[in-house]
Amino acid sequence: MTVPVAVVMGSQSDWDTMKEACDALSQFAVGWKAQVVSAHRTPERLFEFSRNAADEGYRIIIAGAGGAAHLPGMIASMTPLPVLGVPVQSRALSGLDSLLSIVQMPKGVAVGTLAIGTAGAYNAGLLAAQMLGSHDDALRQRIAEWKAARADEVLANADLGQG
Ligand code: RP5
Repeated sequence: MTVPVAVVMGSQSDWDTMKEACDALSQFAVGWKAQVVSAHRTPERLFEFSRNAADEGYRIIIAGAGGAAHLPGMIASMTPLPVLGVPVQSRALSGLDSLLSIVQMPKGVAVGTLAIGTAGAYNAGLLAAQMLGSHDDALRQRIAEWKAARADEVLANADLGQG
């Protein structure tokens, strides 16, 4: 079955983080497929995935990796699809290494970089849904209603007391 969003990551150990992106997509009934594609350990799989992603029907790629996080940028070099990069929080440097590896792309090869860790992964899914919603009225409406509900929650608890 063709789904619009590919969620790829450098290791099985990234799944705890990257499943947040999938949760966000599912929340808005946007289809996804998740798989491990390692830039360093499975380079041939990386090339095959990146070169075929558009023909397979994907519209957006979310790529998460940690440490020397070359996956999003390498994918972006080989596909015309938009790539959203998620810096996974690394053990050694808490994800700063991942962030800098992903965000500092050379001019002409674009990766939309999100925040480090689970917030970034969730927001990557949310942003992908919003991008698809820009030309899908029903999806855009679901997102608008969700945002309004989030605002209502904050407003319902906005008064914290008075001395
Ligand atoms: C990267 O190295 C992966 O994206 C992962 O975040 C990190 C560590 O991988 P494992 O050693 O846990 O497989 O390629």
